Amino acid sequence: MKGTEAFQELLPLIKDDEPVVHANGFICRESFALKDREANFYMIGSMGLASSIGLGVALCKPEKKVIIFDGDGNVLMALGTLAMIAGEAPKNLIHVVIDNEVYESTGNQRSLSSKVQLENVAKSSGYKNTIRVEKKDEIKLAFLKLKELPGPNFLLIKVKPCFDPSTGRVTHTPEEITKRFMQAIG
Ligand SMILES: Cc1ncc(C[n+]2csc(CCOP(=O)(O)OP(=O)(O)O)c2C)c(N)n1
Ligand SMILES: [Mg+2]
Repeated sequence: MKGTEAFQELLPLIKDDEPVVHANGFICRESFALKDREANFYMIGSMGLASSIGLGVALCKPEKKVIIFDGDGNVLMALGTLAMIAGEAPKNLIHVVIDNEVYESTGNQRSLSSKVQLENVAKSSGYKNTIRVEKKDEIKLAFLKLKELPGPNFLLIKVKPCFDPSTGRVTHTPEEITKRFMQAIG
């Protein structure tokens, strides 16, 4: 499955007012190109920190399901945040990782996620439920299940590295992203 296809499956399952914090690079660009949303927070740089920001939002907004769209390279850069999330244990947090086993945004350098199963790291850190999917048609059921069950929950989606380099960049400024995100999530 392509990364784009994973997003096509996931995006219709997210309600308008549910905050989604995106890792930098293609994760942001792909989601923005398919469906820009007021409640999307896009990291412009700051690799590794979408999970920290997602945790903060989840703790501040316990009544909302908070979703993180992360990349394998981003997760590996901030591995300690998995422990932080597990330790704080927000029930409303769903951490989705688009795992293409490379740093695709910067030229497909290999990451360690081909050897290290990130969903197992999440599980042993203390995430409540973790699911790994490799087929497109498994995504919907897995994501909806993780939305129902008390978290923090982790969904790892294995994809092929084939984002389209012509996909545009996020056109909002960081200030605009922050302002409308805060308004959208109240
Ligand atoms: C601190 C820091 N180091 C490096 C970069 C450059 N960089 C931007 S995106 C990216 C790759 C992210 O990899 P991954 O999370 O696996 O996402 P993918 O690109 O594969 O979708 C890198 C290395 C950065 N923005 N910040
Ligand atoms: Mg990657």
